[in-house]
Amino acid sequence: MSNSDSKPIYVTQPHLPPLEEVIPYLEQIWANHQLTNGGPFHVRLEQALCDYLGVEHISLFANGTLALVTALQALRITGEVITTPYSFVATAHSLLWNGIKPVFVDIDPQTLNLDPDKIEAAITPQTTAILPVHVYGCPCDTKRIQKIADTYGLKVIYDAAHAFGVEDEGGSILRHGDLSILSFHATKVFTTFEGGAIISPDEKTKKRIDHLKNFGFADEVTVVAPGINGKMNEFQAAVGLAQLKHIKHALEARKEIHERYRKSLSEFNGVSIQIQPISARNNYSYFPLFVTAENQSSRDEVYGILKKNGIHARRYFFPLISNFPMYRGLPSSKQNNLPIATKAAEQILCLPIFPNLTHNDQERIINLILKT
Ligand code: T4K
Repeated sequence: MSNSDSKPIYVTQPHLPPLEEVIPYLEQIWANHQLTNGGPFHVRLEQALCDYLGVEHISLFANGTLALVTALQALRITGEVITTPYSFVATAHSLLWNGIKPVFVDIDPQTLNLDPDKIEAAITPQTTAILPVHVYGCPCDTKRIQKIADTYGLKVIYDAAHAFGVEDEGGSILRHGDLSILSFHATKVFTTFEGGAIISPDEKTKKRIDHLKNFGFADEVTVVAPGINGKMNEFQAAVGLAQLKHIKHALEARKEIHERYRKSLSEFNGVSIQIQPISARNNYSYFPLFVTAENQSSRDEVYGILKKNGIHARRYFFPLISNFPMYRGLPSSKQNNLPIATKAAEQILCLPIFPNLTHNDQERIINLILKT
């Protein structure tokens, strides 16, 4: 099939609930006039997500970035924070927005998450926290990270933007650390168009976060903190409630597509395809393909061939965060400090994966890759 007679295929496509299922929610919003500020759908979605995810305290946010910025505020994090360069740029930006210096540490070659073996060497008297990311929904080594944090008296905030619904042997991975954040952006497994959340370990912390996301208001006349406007509105919450009914089917469809890729691409032109380990419950949010040929340009060749054929795979995460101008000058950004992350950024291509990806379209993607 030529480029001109097929629709473009993007790395993801939102899996929306049928419109007729959303309309009754909208009618209720129109009828009761509560558009935001903790309305009935907001309350219901917090409870529904607690039940679905198996956690006790969730605060909804307008987006994942505001959730990250607020999580750092809630724990009064200052000084230096150890984090990964192999993530979406919002992870490190949340530190800069809080006047915190990011200290980049290299990643583990298998999981692509912060390498626990390298964290201790980066700790200084200014270090107050660790900000790891469960990249592509693959769980971090939470046990070892917590042990290091306990030894040095550090807080741990997990950027779990990719990890909606992911579980390890003990349950939701969102239970780890001091706080975890989620993103419900249009490109995520579960979406409220824009949206996010903070998962707290207790009611007191949730309350502080709820104040912070509402300008710091504790009641009509009391402001207890320099808060921000991070609130999720009723429309977003309604979309979330409607979508949650379809999440099981969406995850099953993703799993099938993930498995088909794994099976078909296990041998690719004689070069190996390394795939992240599968956790106790995965969400199949991304399909990172490692193009590990000696020739470093081959990832970009595959990217280019797919693009020419209307298939928009993405080089998440290239460039590394540490290569963006506002981070480049940091001592921890030096390439020789981050050899594994540098290699991953050069070799990984995220293939299209979303519930409505048809069998034919996936075959076309696989065949194009196998032919390169
Ligand atoms: N931490 C981590 C680890 C993150 O990955 C993210 C966000 C955050 C924090 C921050 O959370 P939020 O503040 O975003 O809630 C996307 C997303 O914008 C971003 O949310 C996401 N991570 C990042 C990994 O990917 P782009 O620039 O690649 O998105 P974009 O607009 O190019 O979309 C990719 C493809 O998705 C498009 O080619 C087509 C499809 N798409 C996209 C949108 C927006 C649709 O079909 N419909 C849509 O509405 O960053």
